[in-house]
Amino acid sequence: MARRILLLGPPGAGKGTQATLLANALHVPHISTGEMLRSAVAAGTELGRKAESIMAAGELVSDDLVVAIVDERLSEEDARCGYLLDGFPRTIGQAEALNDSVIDAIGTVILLDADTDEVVQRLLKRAEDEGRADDNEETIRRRLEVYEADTSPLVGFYGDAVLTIDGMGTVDEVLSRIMIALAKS
Ligand code: B4P
Repeated sequence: MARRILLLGPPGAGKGTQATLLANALHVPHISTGEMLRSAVAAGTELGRKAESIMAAGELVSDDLVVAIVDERLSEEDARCGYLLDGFPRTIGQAEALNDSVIDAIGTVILLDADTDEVVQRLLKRAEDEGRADDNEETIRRRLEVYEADTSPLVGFYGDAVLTIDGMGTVDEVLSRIMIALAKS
């Protein structure tokens, strides 16, 4: 059975960090809409030009644009035997569009949970290290609000498929909690 996993959680909870490690461990492609959008911005494509100011403000890029890039990516050969979705779907509309285009699109949802103060500190540290345009304090607060309003309803949408994982502690501690939960699921 193909492993089709979604990593869900507020900005800074460790989605991208854990997705990279998990995709390696599980031998499935890591599909991050955040990374795809940042690459489009860096390459100056039409998608990138549309997404740049939206991302810098901490808002969500429109469902239509994001659904289109994910549909294209999921039609590639390497996604046939499973995938790890990181940061998509992020709205109920995106989740419904995914269900319309892929049968049994998501088998397991890993919800990474972390304290607001901790995620803000992690993202401010990344701002120092990497200089990402959306890692300033004002935008981080906005991203957290957007998560609560638009993305957290996905926990109810996916219901019993959701495994909640404590995202506090070291990267290795969180990874081992996820691996144990997946092995039991
Ligand atoms: P994303 O790239 O998905 O960014 P993110 O939610 O901020 O989390 P990320 O996964 O990068 O960070 P992580 O917690 O791993 O999205 C960026 C923007 O793109 C969105 O705001 C939106 O505008 C747009 N977008 C993306 N997908 C979209 C969609 N589907 N629809 C519409 N718009 C979309 O890591 C954060 C930091 O914490 C890192 O520096 C990491 O090293 C550190 N860290 C991680 N785990 C740690 C730990 N255990 N201890 C200490 N530090 C840790």
